[in-house]
Amino acid sequence: MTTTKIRDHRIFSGFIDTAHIYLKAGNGGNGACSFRREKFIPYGGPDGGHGGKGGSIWLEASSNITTLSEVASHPHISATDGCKGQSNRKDGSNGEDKTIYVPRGTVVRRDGAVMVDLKEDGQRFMVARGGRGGRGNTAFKTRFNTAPKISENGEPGDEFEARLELSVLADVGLVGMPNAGKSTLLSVISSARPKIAAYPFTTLNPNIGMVSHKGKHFAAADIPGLIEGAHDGKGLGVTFLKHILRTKMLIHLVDPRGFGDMKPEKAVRVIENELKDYHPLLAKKLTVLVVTKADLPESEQVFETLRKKFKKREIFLISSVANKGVSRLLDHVIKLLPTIKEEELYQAAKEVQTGLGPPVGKGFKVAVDTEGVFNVTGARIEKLISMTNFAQPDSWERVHGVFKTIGLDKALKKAGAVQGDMVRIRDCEFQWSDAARKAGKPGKFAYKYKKYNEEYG
Ligand SMILES: Nc1nc2c(ncn2[C@@H]2O[C@H](COP(=O)(O)OP(=O)(O)OP(=O)(O)O)[C@@H](O)[C@H]2O)c(=O)[nH]1
Ligand SMILES: [Mg+2]
Repeated sequence: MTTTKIRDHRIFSGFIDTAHIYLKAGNGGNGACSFRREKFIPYGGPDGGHGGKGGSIWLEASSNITTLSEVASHPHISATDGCKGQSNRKDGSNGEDKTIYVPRGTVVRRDGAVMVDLKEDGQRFMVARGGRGGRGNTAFKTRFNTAPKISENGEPGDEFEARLELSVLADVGLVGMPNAGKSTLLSVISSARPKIAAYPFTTLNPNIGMVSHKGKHFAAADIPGLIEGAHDGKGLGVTFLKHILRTKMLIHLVDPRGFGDMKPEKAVRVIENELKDYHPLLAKKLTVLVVTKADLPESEQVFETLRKKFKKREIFLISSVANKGVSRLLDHVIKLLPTIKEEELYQAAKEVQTGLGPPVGKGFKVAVDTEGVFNVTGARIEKLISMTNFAQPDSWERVHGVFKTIGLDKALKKAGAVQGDMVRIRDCEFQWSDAARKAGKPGKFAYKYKKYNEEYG
């Protein structure tokens, strides 16, 4: 028997509300560089097709799923690459997109920033974008270069680690000490069948039930019982308090017999403090107090005492077992719900809203490391390098041209680069030289680079 897994009761019981996933969208296919060669057709021209697009990864919210356990057990998710282009203008086929289904209420984070909050059933979000297909040499034909020996490699697909956090979406949260009768109430008002028993901590995971009352519908969530210190991690409660953060209102259930030695009024105060200490939002949430087990003789007295002590709260007396007062409580809930505005808890950070990852900067940065290598970073320039087929002389020319246009040459010189210094962009290393410039040649390119690997590798 393993001990490590059993320590986390959430894994044990099959309910998982956080998951780390590793995403790799498909790379674009490489473009082809070829020329039409047919008998009686001289100078057939370039006919290299484009590469296909890499498959993207989508997340889709589904109300049929209630836990992240499926995703958590298969965390490596990839989509297929695009196929490469071929001669005769044949474009490569696209990679296939992949869809991963997650429960409603799943918040997706990348490097801590919220990418999206998937709230609606069927809501889709492209979490990792497949790479663009590289262009074949047909795309590079110009009036001046009718036989381009250049094609692009496919763009790499997004690759990163994301964190999924499930925060259950329900309109009403049932809270209270263990054994207060939360699960029993949920089983009476909805078709959910949570475990009920005469001992504390019966409920180990949140249960959600759809309640229909007088033509109105709402979702109610029952979470494990809270005890003193829950906000600090005592009992089971703290793990699940986040699941009631998004509810519109709370029903706080009180056992007329209290909890252990604790009197009902003390129990109410303890729970109210726990909610407040966990998140100020919970203290602000509209809360209805409900004394349960009205069929027990002491319940009436407790109800009267609490009514006097907690004047600001609406208070009800119910018996789920004898079905007493439940309908009146539901009348009150359906009257209140439409008046409560939903709080926007997870604002997607603007730069990652598109699902394309952190902002794609136009610029670049030059930094010299301890070995004296000039490291150049920048989304655009890195993309250019990864899409360049260095086996083609024309590609070299294009890269030289871009380096000059964007001012990389000047920046390197300013950073102190001298003849023979190493310049690194992604996994490519170049040897820097300004020989052409010094010689006063007004040639096409002021600076020359040689790919390090080719010369010395
Ligand atoms: N007499 C009486 N007993 C009730 C009533 N409602 C619940 N109970 C009993 O109280 C005990 C606890 O009920 P649960 O619904 O499991 O309580 P809970 O609040 O969900 O408990 P935890 O999941 O441990 O936090 C069970 O034995 C129920 O049968 C009621 O209206 N009247
Ligand atoms: Mg319960």
